[in-house]
Amino acid sequence: MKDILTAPFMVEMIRTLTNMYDHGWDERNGGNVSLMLDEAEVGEYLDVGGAPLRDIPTGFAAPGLEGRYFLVTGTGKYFKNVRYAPEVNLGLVRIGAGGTRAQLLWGFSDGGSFTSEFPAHMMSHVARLSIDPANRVIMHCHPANLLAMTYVHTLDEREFTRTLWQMCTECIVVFPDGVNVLPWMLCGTNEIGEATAEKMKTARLVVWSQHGIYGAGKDLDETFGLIETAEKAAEIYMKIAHLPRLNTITDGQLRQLEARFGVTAREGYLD
Ligand code: 2HA
Ligand code: ZN
Repeated sequence: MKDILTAPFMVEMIRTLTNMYDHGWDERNGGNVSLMLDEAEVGEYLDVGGAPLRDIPTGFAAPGLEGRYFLVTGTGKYFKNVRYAPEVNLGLVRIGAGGTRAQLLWGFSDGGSFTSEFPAHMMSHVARLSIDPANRVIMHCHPANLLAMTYVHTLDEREFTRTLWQMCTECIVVFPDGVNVLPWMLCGTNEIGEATAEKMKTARLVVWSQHGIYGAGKDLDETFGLIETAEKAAEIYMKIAHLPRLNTITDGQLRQLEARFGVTAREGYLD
């Protein structure tokens, strides 16, 4: 068996979590990430046929994920510490029968468990896989400007999306499906998990008002970039929202971007 700390998926996960922390998106134990892995890639580093280290109840059913492998951040763990002690702060689990249990194969070596947002992650994986079989990542974090925006901007999804598209030229190209928005809800519950997954069926970005954002994508880089782009747009908005707006990106210009980059804006979102 090869050393799992040298696995490309592990190296990339640690780099990404570190980068998220460095961006200020994951204060203290804020944020959580799950990366779906293939049995073949896990099997190079772990004995997937052997007995699991522990069997942890998930608290929900996710039959669609039975037998799937996830590298996931731990509950109460700090992103800032992952690079120094990955085996404490991360865990690699296989989803058991019915998705009601997860078998720990590696990590959480201090007796810890997966993120409190495991329901939202697993339900979102199911939702995204039904739309895009190549989806592998669900990422949650607390970027300051997107959060700030949920205090001063309408939470109407079309308006929220249009504002972000107008803030940087590249936004409509990066997230033509737009941004869905949930009102404030209690985090860590199956209810917010179900609501997030439902919103994930129509967009890869879901804002949790006064809390943070969820992103989905085919790899860590793409998902990071998605949130990074939305957060940049929110930053511009927060810089200009209180000033008279003399110029903007018009709907006609957004349509030019659609045509030039071969993307299709969310139905009904352009005038
Ligand atoms: O503590 O971000 O939503 C991790 C979180 C909860
Ligand atoms: Zn959070």
